[in-house]
This record gives sequence, structure tokens and C-alpha cells, in this order.
Amino acid sequence: MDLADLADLAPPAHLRELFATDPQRAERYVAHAGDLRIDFSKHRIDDGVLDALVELARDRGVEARRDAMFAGERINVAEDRAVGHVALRMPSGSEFRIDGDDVVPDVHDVLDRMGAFADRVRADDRITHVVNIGIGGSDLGPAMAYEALQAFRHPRIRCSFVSNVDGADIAGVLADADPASTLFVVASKTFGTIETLTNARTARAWLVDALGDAAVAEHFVAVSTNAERVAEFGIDTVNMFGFWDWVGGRYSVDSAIGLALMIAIGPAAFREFLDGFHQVDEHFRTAPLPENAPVLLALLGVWYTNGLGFATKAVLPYAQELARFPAYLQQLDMESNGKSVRLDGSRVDHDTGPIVWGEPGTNGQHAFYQLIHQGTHVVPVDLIGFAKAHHPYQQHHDLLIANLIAQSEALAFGRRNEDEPHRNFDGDRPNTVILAEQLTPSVLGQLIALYEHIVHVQGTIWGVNSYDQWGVELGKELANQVTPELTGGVDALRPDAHDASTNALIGWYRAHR
Ligand code: G6Q
Repeated sequence: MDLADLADLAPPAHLRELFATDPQRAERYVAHAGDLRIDFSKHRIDDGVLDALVELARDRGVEARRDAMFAGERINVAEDRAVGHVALRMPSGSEFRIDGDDVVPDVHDVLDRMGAFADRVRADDRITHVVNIGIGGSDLGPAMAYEALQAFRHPRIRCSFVSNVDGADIAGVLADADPASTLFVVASKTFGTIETLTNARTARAWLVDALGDAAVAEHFVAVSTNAERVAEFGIDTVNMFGFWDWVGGRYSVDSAIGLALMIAIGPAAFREFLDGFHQVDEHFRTAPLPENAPVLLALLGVWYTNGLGFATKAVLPYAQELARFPAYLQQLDMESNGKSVRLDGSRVDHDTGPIVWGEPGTNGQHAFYQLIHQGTHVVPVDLIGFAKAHHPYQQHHDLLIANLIAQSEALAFGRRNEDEPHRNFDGDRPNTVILAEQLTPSVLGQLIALYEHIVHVQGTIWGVNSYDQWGVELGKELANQVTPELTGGVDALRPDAHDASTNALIGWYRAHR
């Protein structure tokens, strides 16, 4: 079974018919991973399609590549690195070898240091505000998880996240901060990212201005793999928490990059978060393919991308706390699988990663759901919800979940209206419903791990390297060239430096800045 064969598979009947002839599919097409109940019955599949997809996974070596990742092999071939984020959540005493060395003790050493530091901050009444300065993988994970786990945060400690080089970002946070009660966490794997260093310098100048140079040691810590640059920046490396080159930025929320989150929710809850990841890792590692939740969901995505030609996918959490989850998944998925060359550098001849987007329900229902229900594009959606809320307003919660369930039904079955075409709902709009008892640190870890492994399986099937991101380099490089051209003297302006349009944009900005 090959990817190209998907286009020849007979698409199954309309979901109305599939359910009418086979109501058992509502039980058969439910997967469980950790505490997650994943209903994938309202998808355009039948047993024939599903069997073919599982065969595709086998033929494309999904099991072998999964096992290679868990064996610490250098599956990130373009960068010649192991992919070890699953080691970050292994219980102490287990083993994960990279180049012969067991990395689990190192992981737990850092976790213990982070825990001791987080406890100290939580016990220190002077600190009420933690500002994480980072971008991309060093921002989206902790920012998303902090919001998701609001119910678990220390009542005295709030966190802010500064990422954008746009000064409006840090200006907004500093305007609302008090130097004496603020702790800055500068989070950067490389400690060479211009946005993060620019924001960190501005924050340091602001602090020094108020409290003097000596305050930096008390109010700045770093999270990085690069001790030299941390020291160069002026942060003592005793105040640095490390991680390793085998942790990709977008896979790093469970490393020291999660420090701000750990301070907010406490070391014990952070361990529960890691344990949630690990539960789904174990499911992914051991469950047979036809019951393996990340594998099944990955295969549905491949079916839609390559078999039916659906280019986008929406993630719609029915939980306000997960408002940043779609943005987090955008990076996880699109930076991992938005590729057009295979591992060996040859060009793919099939589509790869989908365009991922989404917003929390019910807000989206009053906005873009129109297109999802009646537009010409078919958008497979993930609906995520929880049985119990963290607030006391039960009536709100019942209404919220009623909407989630109703949307799943409406999308799949539609409603015929031959007399009034604009009121006709075709249905047959695929959706997955992911439910859990409550959004806890463990359940959040489970959800993230589920999507990480979906991305891994899809990358394997598409033959791309999910663990590099060369696509973000060109823009960075050109920005470095353009910066002095905007701000330098006349000498900085070479008429042959760029194409005519780019030169005109630079000229306009120089004249108006
Ligand atoms: C993630 C990417 C990217 C990265 C940022 C920040 O997978 O590599 O989003 O996380 O560019 O990099 P630093 O952590 O090195 O500052």
C-alpha cells in the first residue's frame, strides 16, 4: 500500500448511511489513550478504508521509526541528532540511551534543581510576577500550558510571556510590573535569538534602572543549552537550567523551558504534567497499530490530505483555558511537517502537512463555523471537551458541552432542505471528539503527547524530517541584512542590494521612520 494508492480507494458512503447500516461503529471507532476518550466514528471511513490505512502505516515503516525514536537513534538526519523529547517525561529509574549514555538521570537532575528553585520562588513573598522571555518553542508551550492550567496556579504568582520583538509586547508587560517583585526567565535554547535577546536586554535595563546592577543576579534566570552565551549576557550560570540539543524547540515545554509553568503550578503538578505525557508515550510505543490512538488519528489526516484532498484542519477546544492550544499546535504541526523534500533531499510528489487553525468553541460558532458547515472546503475538525469545569457555573458548562456535542452531530449528519437551498446542510463533515474527565496537568500532558505523536507518524508516512525547520532561516537572514539598511547612513543603501520592490520599501521606511 502506497500513498498514491489512497486516491484510488473508493470513498465510503455518506456518514448518514454509514451510521444507518452500521450503528456499532459508534463503539468500534473509539480509541482510548490515558484518560482520553477519542471518538473517531464520524469520519469518512469504513473498515475497508481503515484496514488500507493501517497497511499503509506498516508499509511506510511507522513501527520501525517509532521504535528508532524510542531507542534514541539519530532520526533527525538533517541535523544528525537524536529526537529525545520522550526521555524528558520518563520516570526516574527508567532508561533512555543516546549514543550509549542514559540521559534519564540528567533529566531528573535538572527537574530536581528546577523543583528546588520553583519552591524557593513560591515561598518568597517578594516575588509575585514571573516574566518568561522567549519565542517560538521557548514561548508557545509554557504560555499555552500556563493559561490551560490557571486553576492550578499559585494564588500569589502570575506569569506573563513576552515573545515579539515588537516593543509593544514588552512595553505592555513592563508597564504593569514592579521591578522588586518580578522574576525574569530568559528562555532560549541557543541564546542567540535576536527577539529574545533584544527583549531580555530591555528588561535588564529596566530592572537595573530601578534597582541597580546587583539586582540582576536575584531577578534573572536563564533556560538554555548554551552556558557560554548565558554568561556572556550577564546571567551567572548557577542561575541557568539546561537542556540538550536532542530536544527540539517545539517539543520542549516539558524540559527546563517549562520553568515559568513549574513556578506557577508547583513541582508536584509539573511532575503530573510529565506523567500525562508519559502515559500517552507508553500507549504510542506499545499499542498495536489498529488500536493506537496517535497512529489512527495520523492516518485519518493522511487519508484527508492525500486521499480526499482536504488541505486544512481545525482544532476547536470547548474549554476557554485551551485558547492558545490551536496556536501551539500550529507550530507543532506546521513547523514539523510543512516540508516539501524527503529525508534524502528528494522532492515529494504528494501533499504533506495540513494548514492547522482554530479557536475555542463556542466563539468560533458565531464566526467561521459557517464555512465549516456550508462552505465548499471540507475542514476535518477536532472537538475537545471535559466533563467537569474548574469554575462553579454548572449551567455554563452544560451549555458549552451541549454545543460541542451538537456541532459534532450537525457536522456529520447535516439536515436536508431541498426547498430552501441556503438552509441545506450537506453534512458528511468529518470530526473527532476528544473527551476527558477534567483538564488537569496530566490530561494536558496527554493531549500534547497525542498530537506530538500524530505529527511524528504523519512525518514518517510523508517521508519528511519532522524535526528540522530550515524554512524559518531565509527570512531571519534577510532581516539581518535589512536592519542596518533601515537605520544606517546613506552608505547603507546600495541600489543593487535587493529587487526594486524591496528597495522601494526600504526607501519608504527610511523617509518616514
Ligand atoms: C522550534 C523552533 C523555534 C525556536 C525559536 C526559539 O522548534 O526551532 O520556534 O524554538 O526560534 O529559539 P531559541 O529557543 O533558540 O531562542
